[in-house]
Amino acid sequence: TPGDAVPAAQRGSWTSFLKSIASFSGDLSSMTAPPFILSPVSLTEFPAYWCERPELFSAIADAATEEDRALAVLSWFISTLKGQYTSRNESMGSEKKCALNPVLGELHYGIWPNKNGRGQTDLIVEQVSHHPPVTAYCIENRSKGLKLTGHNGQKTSFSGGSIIVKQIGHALLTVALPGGNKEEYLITFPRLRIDGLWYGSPYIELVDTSYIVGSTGYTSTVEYKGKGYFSGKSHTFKATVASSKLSSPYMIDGLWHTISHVSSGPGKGKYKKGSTFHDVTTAKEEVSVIGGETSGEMGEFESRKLWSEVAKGIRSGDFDGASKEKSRIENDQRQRRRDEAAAGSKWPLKHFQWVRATPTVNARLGKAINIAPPTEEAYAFLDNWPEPFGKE
Ligand code: HCR
Repeated sequence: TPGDAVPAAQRGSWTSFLKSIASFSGDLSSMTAPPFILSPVSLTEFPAYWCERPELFSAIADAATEEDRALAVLSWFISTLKGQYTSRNESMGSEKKCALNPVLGELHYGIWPNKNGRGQTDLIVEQVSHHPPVTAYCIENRSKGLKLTGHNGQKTSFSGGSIIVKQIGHALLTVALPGGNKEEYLITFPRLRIDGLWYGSPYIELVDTSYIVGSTGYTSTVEYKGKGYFSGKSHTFKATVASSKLSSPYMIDGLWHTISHVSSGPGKGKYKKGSTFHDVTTAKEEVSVIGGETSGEMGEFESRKLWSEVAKGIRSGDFDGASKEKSRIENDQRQRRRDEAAAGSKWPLKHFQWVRATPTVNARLGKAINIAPPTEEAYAFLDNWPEPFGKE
């Protein structure tokens, strides 16, 4: 029945929330939702999902050929989807609305330590726009020569009872090879459909297509389908890895939140027909959050410090306290913007620089299959890792 998962006292406000989404397009972050659906985690923490299986990330650098690297990049990418799109269902019972709207300049730092020769991987995130919300990040494994930079925004609309989320932005993975050569992989993001709203227990289905375009001439195309399509199951995907250098493309299919297999292709060994392509039924490894200041303590703009009282309120059910503290942060932000306007200055980003468009990516990679509009902006990482990030 409608509203089944909604606490009785919040059904009315859930219905009005749904009505307001239905008549609204754009940025959902400013809309008030009932407490049961709020999550105490800021969107600046989400880029960590890219590396919750650090050994799959480092395996990209360990692959010996262009062909194996293209397959390793795809396998790592598919393995991140479970965390990105189903982890709130696992940890909080359903998809949630992030109650903490990241402020301009909000920061998040983390690390996955070196283990079993995989090298250390570092994470740096900065909120580069508040309205509309845009988050930029860099994930780097220096010892393996791997660097992922990207930015994410969302455009939401409502259709057929579901929220449709178009992801704005892209990520670029660079692989520095031992001989001095560099490969690039342009990664685009899938479209999301948020179903289950009617029942008050939202979950994400991925839809449409996303791409990974390699500078080596290998292109991966991933097609996503939900219940009732390819296999009748939720979270189904089919991927191909194609190149003029291959006698035939690789085809992979399965469920992105569990397991997939190579269904055809020219490969022998690791990627031969029938072999497991990705398997995320094993444990993931969350990032260790660290303070980015020299002292090792968190600065006032680091997400977990900035939002600590609001998050505490949401976790303990003190929604009045949470909302007062949230208003205090928002008012402080408004005052900062007013002061900047008066002084004719702009908030200086700490780690990223806005780039009007990404000519290298668009001209050499995206344009080939017309996936990245030439006007798409990017955020270049300034390479200024703060202490205490090691220089490993
Ligand atoms: C759509 C979403 C905010 C954006 C989140 C993104 C797209 C952010 C980038 C990450 O790499 C991947 C990612 C995963 C999330 O699933 C996605 C969020 C899911 C819900 C949230 C909406 C703005 C909130 C909708 C409100 C409903 C649940 C009531």
